[in-house]
Amino acid sequence: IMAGSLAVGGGVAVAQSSLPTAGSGGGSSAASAAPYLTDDAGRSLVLRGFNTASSAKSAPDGMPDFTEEDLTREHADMGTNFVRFLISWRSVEPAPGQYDQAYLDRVEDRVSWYAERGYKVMLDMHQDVYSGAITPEGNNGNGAGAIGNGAPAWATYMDGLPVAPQPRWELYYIQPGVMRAFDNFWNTTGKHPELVEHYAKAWRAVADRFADNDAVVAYDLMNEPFGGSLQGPAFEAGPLAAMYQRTTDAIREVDQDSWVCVAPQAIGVNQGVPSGLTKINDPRAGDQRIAYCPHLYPLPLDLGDGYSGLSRTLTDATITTWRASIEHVAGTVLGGVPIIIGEFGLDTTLPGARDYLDRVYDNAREMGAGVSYWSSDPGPWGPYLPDGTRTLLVDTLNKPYPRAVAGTPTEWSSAVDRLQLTMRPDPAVTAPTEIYLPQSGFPAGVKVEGADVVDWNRQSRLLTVRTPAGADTATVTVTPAA
Ligand code: IDC
Repeated sequence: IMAGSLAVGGGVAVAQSSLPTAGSGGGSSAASAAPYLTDDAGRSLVLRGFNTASSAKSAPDGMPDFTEEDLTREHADMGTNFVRFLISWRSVEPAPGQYDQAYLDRVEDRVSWYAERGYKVMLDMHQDVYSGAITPEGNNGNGAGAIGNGAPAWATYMDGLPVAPQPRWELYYIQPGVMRAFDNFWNTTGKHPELVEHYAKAWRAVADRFADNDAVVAYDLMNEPFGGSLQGPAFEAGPLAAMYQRTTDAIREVDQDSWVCVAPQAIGVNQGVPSGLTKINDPRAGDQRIAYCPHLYPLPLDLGDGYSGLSRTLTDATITTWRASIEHVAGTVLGGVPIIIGEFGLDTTLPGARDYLDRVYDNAREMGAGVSYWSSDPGPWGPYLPDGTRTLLVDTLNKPYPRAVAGTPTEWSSAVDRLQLTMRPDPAVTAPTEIYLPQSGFPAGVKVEGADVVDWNRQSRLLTVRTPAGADTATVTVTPAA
């Protein structure tokens, strides 16, 4: 699934010092000390998958229009190991203080599909434009909406201010009624201190359910936070950080191990503006388990321009500034935490789409970041059209990648028929390093240099290897057997 260097093998040897340049199609990642989420065996996880799915936003039962067969197909076609699974406050807490266990049962059922296939799950408390209840239709569904979604109707206080129809969903954010709903949620109005408290306790109810579920590794506390009349650092360092801290504390009352993922304000930061988010303290005993889960949506692509010409130049500039500010927050502000790109995506029919995808996955690899692509919903943004036809996303994402590394990856590169990984082995980790190899590049046997093969399973497409004992660093190269 990793989009790696298309110049097969080229660039690998010189990769130590090579930084990405526009149009290079990647290379390999510069050595860095990026921390990773780890599995129960202590292995560093490289997470690659999808957001599943936007269709959950408006569904009365809160479930995405995504079947177990859909997951089987995704797994077979792209070898994903991760999902950012959309949940919603309106479904968790349909009435104040009442947590819908039947809803959590349905989520748990979907999680089990992923668990059976070895995936890791991040639950994403999704919202867009606060709630479906910002319009009359969504209010009938207790906040289930196609435009606004997230908060339950009972937590939506617009104080009689209007919400007029808009040509683009993002524009609803600055409608007076929506602004007021956020101002009441953050208690900027001073009238609703109870709402953030409800939110934190709703998360505690979710964490209580999934604390012992090994597949659920992370909680993304709020999709694309919006501050209403407070914007930028005044919002991020103020009520947003306070909500994150309150919610983290509530989760830790019931779950010590799952990662808590925090995101910046979406507007601006998704387009490369620096974030003013401040440190969140994890009260768990031992190392903190906070992760940073920003989104990337360069403006030219959002406006439908494609990745070519001036738009490409501007998009590249956006990626460069975005990455610097993301690495600053994760590394310095939050204290050296893992990064998961919670969302990025585009209409795959736009010019240059494949290059853009490669470019983002190259950056993610270099940053040591997990990726959940937006989204698995059928359509031109996704891997399949409604009739099941593949878009170019399938082949672009279906690349080798190291899934679970018995140590710390320091750099790696990938093309469809080659994977090279340099790592610092961790002698305390006894489980082998696990590598996904697609059918397209590895139809038969494998040739492995720099490590012993433990197992190569052509069915699951998983290769496990062990690097030589006692080495400080190891480089493993995998190519198809002649
Ligand atoms: C979009 C869906 C679209 C829906 C809209 C509003 O693709 O069908 O009408 O949400 O609910 C985000 C959001 C994510 C968006 C996505 C694409 O987190 O919910 O999905 N996007 O627009 N931020 C930037 C882009």
